[in-house]
Amino acid sequence: MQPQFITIEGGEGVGKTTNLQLIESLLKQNRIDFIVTREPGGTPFAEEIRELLLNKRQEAVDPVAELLLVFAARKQHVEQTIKPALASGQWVVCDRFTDATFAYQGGGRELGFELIEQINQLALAGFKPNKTLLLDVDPDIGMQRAAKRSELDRFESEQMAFFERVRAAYRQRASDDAERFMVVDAGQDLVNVQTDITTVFQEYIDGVTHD
Ligand code: T5A
Repeated sequence: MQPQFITIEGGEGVGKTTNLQLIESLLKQNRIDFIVTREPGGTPFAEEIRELLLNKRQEAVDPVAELLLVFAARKQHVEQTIKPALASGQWVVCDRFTDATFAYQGGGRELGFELIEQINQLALAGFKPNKTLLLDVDPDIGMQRAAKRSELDRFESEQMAFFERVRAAYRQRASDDAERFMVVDAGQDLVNVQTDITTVFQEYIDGVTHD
């Protein structure tokens, strides 16, 4: 069985952290050895870049400068953490990955998909997840949840139009690569969201482990 690289994606407050715990328990029940990691971050160097990206600041951050920092962190993360884990036979579950860049920098910052794809090829040469769980929710609901939880970071302080573009870009990615994406309506009650995730995720695990 080929170790799988799985990512979890979605806009602000969709419940990635909450539902990661469910995915961890499903993997354990299926006796799968795995690590959990996140982006931006996942190594000490990349976590420092995360701080740079998320901290609120007076100076306006140029969108391309932001994009390059995201990929600098990702390259380090892929080479130091993700590929070694997969090579040792472990599955990797990652909270956000390149689809977040298409959504936030491509959609939110309006840099477009083409530039992201060029840098993606340069940095990662086509390396991508085997499966991606997209938690989809109306940004109004997501931001209400995020605001209740903690102080807003640099991205969460954007205007609602930004989050609408992020959502549209995620949905576009999912329809362009329907084989890879599992899309769950995260606007439902948590119990229903988790029932849906359990169904699609267990089906996926069964498909991979019984090949
Ligand atoms: N970024 C990242 C880029 O711009 N480009 C990139 O390439 C990458 C990789 C950090 C930021 O970086 C940007 C995007 C981000 O803005 P992050 O830390 O993953 O990324 O960002 P967040 O979206 O802020 O992640 P969080 O962990 O903070 O939010 P979650 O995990 O989506 O939400 P969670 O689970 O904490 O839930 C939020 C609240 O809602 C409740 C929870 O209990 C919690 O209180 N909740 C629900 N309530 C009702 N019904 C449900 N179904 C609920 N599900 C959760």
